[in-house]
Amino acid sequence: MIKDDLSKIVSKAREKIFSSVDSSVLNDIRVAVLGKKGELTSILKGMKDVPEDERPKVGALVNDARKAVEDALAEKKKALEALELSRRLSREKLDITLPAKRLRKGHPHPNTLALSEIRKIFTGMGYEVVDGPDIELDYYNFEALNIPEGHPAKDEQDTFYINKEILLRTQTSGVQVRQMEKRKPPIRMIAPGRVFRADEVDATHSPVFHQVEGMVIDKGIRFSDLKGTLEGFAKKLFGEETRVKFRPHHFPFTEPSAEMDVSCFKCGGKGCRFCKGEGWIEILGCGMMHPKVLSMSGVDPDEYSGFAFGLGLERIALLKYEIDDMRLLYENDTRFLSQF
Ligand code: 2NL
Repeated sequence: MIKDDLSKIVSKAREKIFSSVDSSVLNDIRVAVLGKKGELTSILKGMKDVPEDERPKVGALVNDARKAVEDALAEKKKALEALELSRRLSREKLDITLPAKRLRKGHPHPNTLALSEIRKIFTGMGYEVVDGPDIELDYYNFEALNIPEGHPAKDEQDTFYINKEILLRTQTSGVQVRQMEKRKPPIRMIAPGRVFRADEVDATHSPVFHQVEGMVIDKGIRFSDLKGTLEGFAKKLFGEETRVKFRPHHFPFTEPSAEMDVSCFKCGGKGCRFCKGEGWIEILGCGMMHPKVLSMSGVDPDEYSGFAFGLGLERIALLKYEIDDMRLLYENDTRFLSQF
């Protein structure tokens, strides 16, 4: 009987389907039962032996059987997929509640901050920023600046000499000297750079530090130009309420020479711990270009005059950001640096 054959095929197929453990077996079963040469197909082929009036009924039975097998395949496929998914989920564990790794941002060094303020102030007045070599000839570091042999500034105790003529620059003045040699005034420039002195390390000294020197040369430059320029600079750097004071001083390369103090930006000049009760803080040295310095570098002192100044960058950074020990600027401790 076809009907018994069909139900045997269906129940055998269902048994195989539901006992299978992976989806490739399901496909083999599909081919074996429903495929071109499958068990159900061969029954359909036997329809020619069924009496004509019974064919619709038998056809319907075959269709039911096909549907029963297809349903079983679909059901098992779904179950296997669910199983596979849950296996994968437990295999590929990923804890998305873990906090993300914090990105640590870099911070500008206090020297960099101070220098960029200083640069901005001077470039805003039309000054150029020029640099030069750290390793310098004795001539550019000392001789061209009217610092003669035997001058205390040239003391081998204070200067790192590489040999008799070559040294690590103790100031950036060589940069200005080369500009005077190279071009005709007017010159307005600053020369920031690393300088070297044989100093012991302490809270206010380092053998390697940075200087910013400035120089203006033109016709008719007077001491009042120096005062106005440096007063304007101090007000921009430390605040408009800042007052300045010039004290006579001596440098071999400028005449007259002075040191400039600013009123303490902590107490306004009354005197406090920060200015050590003085009310004033020294920030730079300056003066009118010495005629000998001009003429040695090919600038005629009868035609041109000028002023120059020099300041220690670290000193400005320590003051401005209220840092009490210069060593902090060189240790690169990120707990310190990340505050800026
Ligand atoms: C300081 C302050 C100063 C200069 C640097 C300078 C450069 C040339 C000519 C003349 Cl090429 N002067 N620079 C001027 C005055 C002061 O530095 O305390 N120096 C030891």
